[in-house]
Amino acid sequence: MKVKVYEGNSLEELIKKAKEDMGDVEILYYEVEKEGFLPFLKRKRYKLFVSEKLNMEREPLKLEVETEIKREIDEIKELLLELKKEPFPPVNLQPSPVSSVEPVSVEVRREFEEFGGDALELLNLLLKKGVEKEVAKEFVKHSCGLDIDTEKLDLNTLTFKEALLKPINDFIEFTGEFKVKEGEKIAYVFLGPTGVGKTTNLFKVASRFVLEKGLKVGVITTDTFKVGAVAQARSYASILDVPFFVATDSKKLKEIVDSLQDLEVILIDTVGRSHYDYWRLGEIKSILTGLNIPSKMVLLLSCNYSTSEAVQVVNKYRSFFPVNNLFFTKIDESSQPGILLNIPYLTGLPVSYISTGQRVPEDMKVLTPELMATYILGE
Ligand SMILES: Nc1nc2c(ncn2[C@@H]2O[C@H](COP(=O)(O)OP(=O)(O)OP(=O)(O)O)[C@@H](O)[C@H]2O)c(=O)[nH]1
Ligand SMILES: [Mg+2]
Repeated sequence: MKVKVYEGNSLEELIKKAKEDMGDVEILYYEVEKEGFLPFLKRKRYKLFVSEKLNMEREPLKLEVETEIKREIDEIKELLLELKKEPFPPVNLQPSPVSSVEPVSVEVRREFEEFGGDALELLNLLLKKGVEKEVAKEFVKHSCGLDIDTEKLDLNTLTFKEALLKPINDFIEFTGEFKVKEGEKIAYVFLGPTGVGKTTNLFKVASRFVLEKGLKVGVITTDTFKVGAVAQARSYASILDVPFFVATDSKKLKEIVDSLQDLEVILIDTVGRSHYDYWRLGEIKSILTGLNIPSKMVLLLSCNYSTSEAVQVVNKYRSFFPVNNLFFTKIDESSQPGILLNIPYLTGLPVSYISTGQRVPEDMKVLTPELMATYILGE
């Protein structure tokens, strides 16, 4: 009896080949081996042993082989049906980040060619929100790693918010709520251009100190220039029931401060001045020389300003006063919150509060990294 062995991936093919070679064959035996790593993609390889002569005792084995072939065909059919339903098996089951409003333009892709994927999407979103190009680039880069497949910088973190929070935390300083050390007297001086919100926001802060912390607060205004300014401030002070004074020069300011021995916080309002008005800025500086207690200079900036305008304001005010921190106002009137990242990053100044509307005292929040990210992403 002549026995031959055939090897291949399909039993059907092997039997066909054996019959072509040997005529009427008898299947003696077959072996199956599985190849490949993924269970889904494993393939079977067969070894078929056949003889020339028909042997009746072997008939059940032939039947067995045919049944196996049929089963194999059914399995393949099922697999094909599954593949039709889901042509691409899911690769990444992680939640995808918030997507930007508009598609990434060719210009942005070209400008930020070292970035790809979600990093590029986030950059696009930041630019739309008024974040300066170089600021956006540094912030996004800080949360990126190199994707070895695309050889581009892409986000390591899952969401845009996480990707933004990392550089905000690392690049920007937050003062938190204004602090008053026990047993120490401190003055906060509110500075800034005309109409930015110095007087209204000073009283929002005063109200927090009085109503939430129970501190002894006094308010001094040096603004005797604007018609109605003193009356406006006096009426806020009387609502809050805090002592209120007007200082016209440095000598007067010193006298008032000296007389307020039992107060813990003194809030000083100043007249709004254009940052181009050097003469008037000098006047404010001269009055403040009468301030003989520890003080912090708070510069208020409207979120309506362009970044370049705001940087000029900061630089000019800093050339006159040792500005300690930034207080943003009118975020409710702005569609470009990018200024919140741009200015602290470009000037290195810490940030304190943000004013969100006209109501005193409600419309003010302590700026935190979380709040900043929320404003930028527009959530
Ligand atoms: N929408 C909005 N308006 C604000 C905000 N903060 C202040 N304002 C309004 O801006 C206007 C000017 O506010 P003031 O507090 O008088 O500004 P100022 O800086 O003291 O002004 P000058 O003393 O003239 O320089 C007022 O009508 C305030 O109610 C804010 O966050 N949002
Ligand atoms: Mg004012």
